Amino acid sequence: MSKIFVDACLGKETPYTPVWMMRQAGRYLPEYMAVRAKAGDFLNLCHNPTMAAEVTLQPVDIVGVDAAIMFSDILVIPDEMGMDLSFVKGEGPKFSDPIKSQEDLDRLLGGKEAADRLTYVYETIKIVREQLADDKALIGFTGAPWTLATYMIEGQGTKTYNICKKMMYTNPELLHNILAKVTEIVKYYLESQIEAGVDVVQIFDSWAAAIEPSKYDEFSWKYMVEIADYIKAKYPHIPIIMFPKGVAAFVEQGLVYGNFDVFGVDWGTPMALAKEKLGEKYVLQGNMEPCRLYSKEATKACVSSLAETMKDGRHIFNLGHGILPDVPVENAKYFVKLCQELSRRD
Ligand code: 1CP
Repeated sequence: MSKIFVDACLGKETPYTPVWMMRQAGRYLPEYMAVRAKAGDFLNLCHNPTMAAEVTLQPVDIVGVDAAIMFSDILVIPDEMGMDLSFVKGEGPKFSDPIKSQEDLDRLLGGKEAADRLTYVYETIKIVREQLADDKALIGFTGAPWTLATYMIEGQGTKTYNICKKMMYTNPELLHNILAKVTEIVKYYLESQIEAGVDVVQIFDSWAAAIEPSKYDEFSWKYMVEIADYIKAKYPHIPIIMFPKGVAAFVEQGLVYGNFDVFGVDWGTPMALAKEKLGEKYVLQGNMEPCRLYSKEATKACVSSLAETMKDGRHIFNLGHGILPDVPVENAKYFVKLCQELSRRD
């Protein structure tokens, strides 16, 4: 059965513009919190395919999105490379032994060996695919090599990125070696996700904007292009969504090379500008400011304006970054319904 979400990602005509929400499987849903409480530690939830599948499916049933995104986290890759990940309550992710040298990097697993350890992700996908309606898509994902490297070098989330940027300017060879090693794993990881049953893959470059524009291609974009080339050569029918958050200033330069189908536009970039610069090459995804979900009026104004801007363009509705945990579920449902209604063409 054809999936409207996949068709839209590939730029085909669809009866309406499909919608999903970044971080849609998460803490704003009481049903998620119930499973999360049962799992205890956040990583236990990622490691348990039955529970991970259950929370993957919740937003489809509860808020009516057109695609599910597999429940996991971008940081399971460095964890399986051997980096000892933990989630500290109230503080976020932590790696006990961040990479400081080539020797540190050489100690970590790479390639297929590392990707093959992520069996619980592939198992989750198989369970979801059995339970998900045929007309709904399942999105797999990965962190971009650059975004993953920021955690692997800093050991945690950061506001300044000073440790990884120090490496960028004083020891670029080591940073490139880290990025190349992660890129190799990501290729196999996405391939295994596709073999397990995902219909679409998304690459999250959440910390793209930490890199100055003249260095972005060298330290991030070109690695994602390499990943996309690898996947497209094997699976030309699988759409690839690229989400490089906060690169509004780079759009002028035209990030127009690479085998991606969809460009995720963050909420700081005017959709009309993105359409002008990137709309010819890519289907555009996005880009409501997630905090608009606190107000139905603010949501409606934005969805109407996006539907108008994109009425003759190729588009997927989404938020311009992740949904926040205190958003009322009712407002999330309202957003989804409104997107589907206001973009109807039949
Ligand atoms: O206890 C909890 O519930 C912890 C919160 C949480 C959740 C729900 C974390 C910790 N990860 C996730 C799941 C998750 N992470 C998903 C699946 C859910 C969905 O999208 O529906 C996805 C796609 C991610 C991806 C992810 N993890 C990104 C990229 C997307 C983005 O928001 O920019 C990033 C940067 C992470 C790292 C991460 N994991 C968790 C936290 C709190 C963070 C961010 C830390 C930081 O700000 O540096």
